[in-house]
Amino acid sequence: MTFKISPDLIGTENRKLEQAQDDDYAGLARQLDRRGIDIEAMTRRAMDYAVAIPTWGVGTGGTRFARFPGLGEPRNIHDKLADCGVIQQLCRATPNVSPHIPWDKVADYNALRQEAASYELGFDAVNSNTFQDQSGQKTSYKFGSLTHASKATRDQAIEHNIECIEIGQKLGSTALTVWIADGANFPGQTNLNAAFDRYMDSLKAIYDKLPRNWFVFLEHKLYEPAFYATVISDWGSSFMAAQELGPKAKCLVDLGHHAPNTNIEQIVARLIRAEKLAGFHFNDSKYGDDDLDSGSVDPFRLFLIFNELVDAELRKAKGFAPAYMIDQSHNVTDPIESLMVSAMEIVRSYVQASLVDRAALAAAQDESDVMAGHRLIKQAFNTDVSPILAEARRRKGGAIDPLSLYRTSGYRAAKAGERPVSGVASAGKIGR
Ligand code: AFD
Ligand code: MN
Ligand code: MN
Repeated sequence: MTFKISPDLIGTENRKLEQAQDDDYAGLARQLDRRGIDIEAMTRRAMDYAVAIPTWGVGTGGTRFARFPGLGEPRNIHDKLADCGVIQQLCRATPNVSPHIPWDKVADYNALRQEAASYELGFDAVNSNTFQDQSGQKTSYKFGSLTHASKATRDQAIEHNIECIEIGQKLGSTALTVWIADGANFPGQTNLNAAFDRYMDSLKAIYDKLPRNWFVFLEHKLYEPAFYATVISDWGSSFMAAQELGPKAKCLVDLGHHAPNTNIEQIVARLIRAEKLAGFHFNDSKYGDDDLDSGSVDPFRLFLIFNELVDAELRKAKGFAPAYMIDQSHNVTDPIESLMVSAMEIVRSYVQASLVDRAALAAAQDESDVMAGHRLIKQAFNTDVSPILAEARRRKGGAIDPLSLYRTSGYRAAKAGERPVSGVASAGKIGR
């Protein structure tokens, strides 16, 4: 019998916090009412918002230097589903998981789908992996995959992506996310345009295999592991590829995959306008692809991105249906704690952005009243919407205070007993 957090514990712990929660909620309701905002409408928005968890996120990540495994970390996709189930149980904002193939390969995908459903989880976009060699693989990805100079290697990478689509169909997914590590570390290593042309040929072969209701998400990344030139380095390359491929191809924005200080919200606005925004990999960063927890370093940037998203949602922008996912590497925290806090920070940004008085903002912009416009944005960002987030969780059967409840539950200690260290733990991003 594996350890599970009992719904009774959620009830008991919530009861201890109920009075303070009611009090804070009523106070915020009065404040928002003065601003002409109905708190109930905001709570409903918080309840409806969802962000997917990547299966690799519940493993401990690492840096290029070391990985320090955590206690009781997941050994396989079954353990990972259990951990993702806890995040959903307590936070109620993460009903889907995004699998990574081949890390999450199993013999029976229908059974895996059932297993996920037993945790009230479904499957989001499938991630292919051609940035590592797998055992038994015919040719190596050392010098590239979908853009490799050798056709045999490109074909092998194409086949892998097609297999991912097939697996995804069994799991109930409707999207394939393609991130490639392909690029060059030296000037002269590759022909920059020939590599892009090969990417297009490979992607066309994959695109042709997409089922009717499927999308392919193209994930750009500025650098790493290719440090001189990445083939799909930026949203311009990604957009060019998506345009050429057709309506089922869209551009995925991983927040960490840009140069520091890049105006990501503007990229998001442009992609919305072009009906090419696939969705997000949320994380935070200071210097590069740091994969830090969402909202931990620059919550204002996250808010500004959501400001564009809510604007598009409310004006019913054509083709706007972004897929939201977290993509972080947890090196020094318990991944479950990081993912719970991150999910809550993402919903926080969404609700804060929903508070912006859009009519007043448009009027300020029309009148070139700079400070008025800026103040409207800051007023929304500075509003502490924590009571709304807690209320949304409570009404959905989650925890008023997920982090404290998780610690009280003893889940990690129980898993440390159940999941003995084998030395081959299936970990997070770098470790596996
Ligand atoms: C790598 C990439 C990218 C991708 C992830 C999973 O930087 O963020 O989404 O692997 O394939 O970390
Ligand atoms: Mn990513
Ligand atoms: Mn990344």
